[in-house]
Amino acid sequence: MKFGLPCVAVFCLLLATSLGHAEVATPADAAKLDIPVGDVPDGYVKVDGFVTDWASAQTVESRALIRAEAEYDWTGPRDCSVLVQAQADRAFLYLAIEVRDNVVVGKKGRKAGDRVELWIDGGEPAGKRRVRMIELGLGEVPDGGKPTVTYGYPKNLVRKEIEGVKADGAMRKTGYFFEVALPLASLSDPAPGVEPLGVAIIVRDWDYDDANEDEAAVATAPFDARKERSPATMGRLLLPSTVDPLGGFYQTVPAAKGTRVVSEAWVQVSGDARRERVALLEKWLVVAGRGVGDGDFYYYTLPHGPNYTYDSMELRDLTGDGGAEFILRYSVSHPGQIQQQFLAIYRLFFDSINLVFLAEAGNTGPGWTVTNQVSFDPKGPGGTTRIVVSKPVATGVTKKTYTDVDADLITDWDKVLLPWKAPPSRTYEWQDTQFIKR
Ligand SMILES: [Ca+2]
Ligand SMILES: [Ca+2]
Ligand SMILES: [Ca+2]
Repeated sequence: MKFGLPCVAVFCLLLATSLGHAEVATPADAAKLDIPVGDVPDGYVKVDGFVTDWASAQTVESRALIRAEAEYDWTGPRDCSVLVQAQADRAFLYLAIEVRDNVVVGKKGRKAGDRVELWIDGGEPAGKRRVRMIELGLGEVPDGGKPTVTYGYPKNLVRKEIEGVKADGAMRKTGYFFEVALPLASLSDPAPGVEPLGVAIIVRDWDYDDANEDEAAVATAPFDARKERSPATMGRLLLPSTVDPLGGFYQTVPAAKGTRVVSEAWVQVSGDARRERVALLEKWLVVAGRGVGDGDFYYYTLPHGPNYTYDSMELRDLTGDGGAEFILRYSVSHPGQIQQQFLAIYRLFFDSINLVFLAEAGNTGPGWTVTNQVSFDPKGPGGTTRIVVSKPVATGVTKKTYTDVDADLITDWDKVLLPWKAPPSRTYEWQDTQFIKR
């Protein structure tokens, strides 16, 4: 709020000038706040402007001025600040936004009026237009009606309807209140999966109390909505599905809880452009994502035993279809300090995992080693990658001193591993469903 009398304002301006210019707030003045999203049953939140369904939701508050001069255009949190709550079911993100505002006004000439901007970053899978904005306007709320909910950015969405959106609001002594249900699909394209989304909520404030009034704004993140629009400056929208993507798996396989996570990654497995969470645990390979498997995840129990150790996971597209294959290295220990090293390649699908390649990559014992270099040549036919296994090299061991630890196994790796048995080098090419020796 500003001073009503112009002469007082002029006096203040002179005073400010003589004392040095007042600080103009910028987006960088806000802290980066995450917005926790409560998990509620489908349809639990009623969009009616009442807060009975918000009692258990956490509240995020921002009093951080990011625009206007604090001295002239913003007198404190009662002039403009915001309290945000969020909940979600399987179809909607619900927001309860309480704006503290001393003078609630609509659009007037060049003054855009009081409003709230919800900025969302859909992440890498959403591509070039990953950042979008949904604007919540006062609409008819001052007259007991509903607020407006429209896309404000990017341009290609501005006139598009938000299908299925529900909104209500209420005036408060201290400002105004919005309750909104946004279909999850309206937040990003592709719709949110298990990957966290970025979020910045900006409340813009006009009070019409001075001819020279500037727009004031507070925000939940140091996000510059008018220039860089950098996702890196947003907080995270902590949807239930994004907080603990492996939660469903741990519930189904309690024995996995607390075991070592060897490696985790975001992967585009198949289906839509949303990425899945892939994790290599002690003896499990888990793929989690919206709509994946039965219950948003599936898992595969890897070959294992007390003498198995899974060492690493690497993801790369070997089959040229844009989906990543899962390259896994593990070792198997045997009596006499002998250890075999294996390389296994799995292909991931939307509901299953297939083993498409397996090779023994090395063998070590006390004072000796046998190694096969496995390398990847991206110049295979049709955009596929060839697997090249080099001629084995033995150090400190010969045909006579070698101990065969897996002679009883069905797969006799020795034929390809041992220099005195193996061919000089082998190349495998992708054919339909597996890698075949060329
Ligand atoms: Ca309600
Ligand atoms: Ca105000
Ligand atoms: Ca206002």
